[in-house]
Formats: sequence, structure tokens, C-alpha cells
Amino acid sequence: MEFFKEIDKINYEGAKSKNPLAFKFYDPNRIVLGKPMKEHLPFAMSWWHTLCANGVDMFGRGTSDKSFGLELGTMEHAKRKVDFGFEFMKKLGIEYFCFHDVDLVPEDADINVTNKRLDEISDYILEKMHETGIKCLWGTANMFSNPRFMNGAGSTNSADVYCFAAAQIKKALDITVKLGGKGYVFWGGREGYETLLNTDIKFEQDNIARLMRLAVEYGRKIGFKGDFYIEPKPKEPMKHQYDYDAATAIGFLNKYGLAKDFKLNIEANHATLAGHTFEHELAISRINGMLGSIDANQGDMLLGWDTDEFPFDVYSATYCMLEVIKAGGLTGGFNFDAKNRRPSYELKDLFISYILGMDTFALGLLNAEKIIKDGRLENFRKERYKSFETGIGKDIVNNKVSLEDLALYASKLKDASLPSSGKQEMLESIVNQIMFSE
Ligand code: XUL
Ligand code: CO
Repeated sequence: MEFFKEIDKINYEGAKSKNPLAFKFYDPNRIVLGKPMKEHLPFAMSWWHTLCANGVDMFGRGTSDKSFGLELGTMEHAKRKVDFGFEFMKKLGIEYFCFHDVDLVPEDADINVTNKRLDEISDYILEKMHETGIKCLWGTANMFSNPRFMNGAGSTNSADVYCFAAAQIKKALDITVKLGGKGYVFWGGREGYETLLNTDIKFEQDNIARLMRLAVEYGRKIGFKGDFYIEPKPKEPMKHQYDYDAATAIGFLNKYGLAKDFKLNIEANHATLAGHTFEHELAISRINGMLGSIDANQGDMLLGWDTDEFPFDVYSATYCMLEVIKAGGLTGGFNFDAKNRRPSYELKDLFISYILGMDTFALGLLNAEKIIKDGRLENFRKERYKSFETGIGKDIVNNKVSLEDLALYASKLKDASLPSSGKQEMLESIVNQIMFSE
């Protein structure tokens, strides 16, 4: 069945188009910096926000009907979501999807029943994948919604719950491998704590690392060749989450010997919740060789929670794309971990939201290309460190001097010289000039 008879394939119509159901900037085959736009931007649909979320919030019921005419919580409905999702991705030209285990099927009290359902639905998804050429970007296990995970999964105080988490990871890995997923994500939903009065942080972190190690061992055993990802987030739902930000997650991975199997999945809204910019988190991941994948969304600076809005901020997307290009691209992709605002409840609004997100990143890519070709920013950055290219600066970088040598050098300087001006305003003005002139 076709859900949107009135919506054809979404096409690129150019910046002047007034058609809400057309791309204005995302032109998949346009060559940018030597390769087609769609290769720079492997977009993915999030199963949970797109096919499951109905707009429910702390104060009100859902506004968006995702029953697709069937009874919720049934396998028929789970399959209908697959049908809808594949029609949606196909019409938008989205080549990947991401999922949590419990996004795919209704969860039963008995995990064996849930697992059978997962086998059935993944057979069905596989058929659709073969039919359409759409692929799986990454899978994950939801270890935060079920009440048993109230104290975390790897960080729980209950050994039984820890085993349930292991069982879910095992199955989610099986399904990810079956669907040819490129990655497997750990977002530590409730891997954190509320109060030190009842918490042994070291014990909990050791246990999380153990669970990750077991997951890697099992994944490699069943032939998973992709990357495992940690998706850092500082808070929400927990007050303190262990994967606070990229730097914290990288420290954790290095400490526990997990770095070679893991990269990071950086989410824009999580970055801003941590008090960082999106591009800061991407840069920290990149310089550590750990920029794997992106959860593309944005937060609201006036709200202190994870609003998961569709990306609209072109500056942020531009700085993001500069980082991605510097990293040589992503091994993963751009998953729209984003949801419509609650009053944008029509199914058609989903198309409009994804078009917004895809166009925003296309603009980011085009701007990044212009900034790179212009060269002024990169030259300025290089020039700024010029004092380390010759003389004492060069000796410092080459580790040829002692602290005493440096002190002696300083003692001979007449005046303490000032570093060169940072010229932030000039650089910002260059960014505006590049972005807004043809
Ligand atoms: C939650 C979040 C998750 C992860 C996957 O903030 O971002 O949806 O992306 O578990
Ligand atoms: Co996310």
C-alpha cells in the first residue's frame, strides 16, 4: 500500500522554489569538493522519532497518530511501520535508517517472545532493503525505557538486570549484523547517577566497560566489522551521566582499552546540553581519530533539555561540515535524531521536517566548500601559530629545550611581547561575507 499517494519523490528544485515538498539546496548528485553531495551526506532516518513518537510530553498525550490505521502494539502495526518507513525514505532519497530494538516490535514481558518478534520483523525489513537498496546505518538496544533499567544497564546495582541488558545487546547486535549495519551505538541512557549517597561510581564505570568489552567480543565473533559508538550526553534522564561529552567518553575508552573498537556518535543537542558547541564536540572527536557518526538535530538555547529539533541553524551545520571534511568524512552517517514540534502533527509534516534538515546540511556543505576554497580562515589559523615555526618556537615543538632553557630565553626578552590579535570579529565577518555573497 502507498501511504502518500499525493506525495511523489522529493526532488531538488533549487533555491527559488516555493514548493514545500522540494529540496532547495540538497541536490544529491551535485559534485562538491570532488564527490556527490549524497556521499558527503549519508542521511539516515531514526526509527523511533519518525515511526514511533507521537508527540507525547510530560504534560500531554500524543498529538500525532502513528497507528497507520492499525492497533498499536501488534506485529501487524510493526510491519506497517516498516512499510511506511521505507516509502518515506524512498521518497526522500534517504539511504539509511537507525533503530533501537524496541522501536521495531512491541516489547513483551518475556524476552524470548520479543526476540522472536525481532527475528520476524528483521526478515521483513531485509526484504524491503533488498527491494529498495536502503541500508542500515546502526542499531542499538533501548536500555533506558523499561522500569528494570531505572538504575542503569551496565551501571545497575542488580546483577539480574545487568544480564537482561546483556541479552538485549546480544540480540540487537544479531539484528544489526543481520541487517548489515555499519555501526552499533551505546547511548548510556541511564548510565549515570542521581546521588553519591547511594552510588559507587568506580564500580559502576568498571561494570559498564565490562559490558562493552563483552559486546565487542561477541560482535566480532558473529562477524560484525563496523564501529561501536559511544554517544555522549551530559544529563537527562540522569543528573550525572558518565558519558558527559566527547572528551570524557574518549578518556573512558582509553582507560578501559576500548578505543580501538569504538568511535563517537556526536549529537548536536547533546553537545549544547554539555555547554559545548556542536563543532567543539566534533573537533575533539576528530583530533582523537574518533569521529564516527552524527546524530543530526539541534537544541533550543533557551531550554535546558534535549528538544531534538530538526536542524535549521546553517552556521552550526557549516561548522559541522568543516569538521567532517577535515576528518575525511564519516565512517557512519547523519542520523536525524530529531522530532517534529508537538503541534506539527500531520504525517506530511515529517517530509517537511526532513527536507529542512537535509537542506540545512546541504547548505552547511556548500558553505564549507566555499570557506575551504576561499582559504582565508585556514591561512589565518596557520599564521596565528607562526612563532612556533622558527627559533625558540621550533625548538619547543621539537622537544629540544628544557624549562631552564625557556626561562633563560624569557629573561633576555626586554618586554613581554603580546601574542598577535585573535581578530575574531574579522573572521566572523569573513564567514558572513562568504555565506551571503553569491
Ligand atoms: C537520546 C538519544 C538516543 C540515542 C540512541 O538523547 O539521543 O535516541 O541516539 O539511543
Ligand atoms: Co541521539
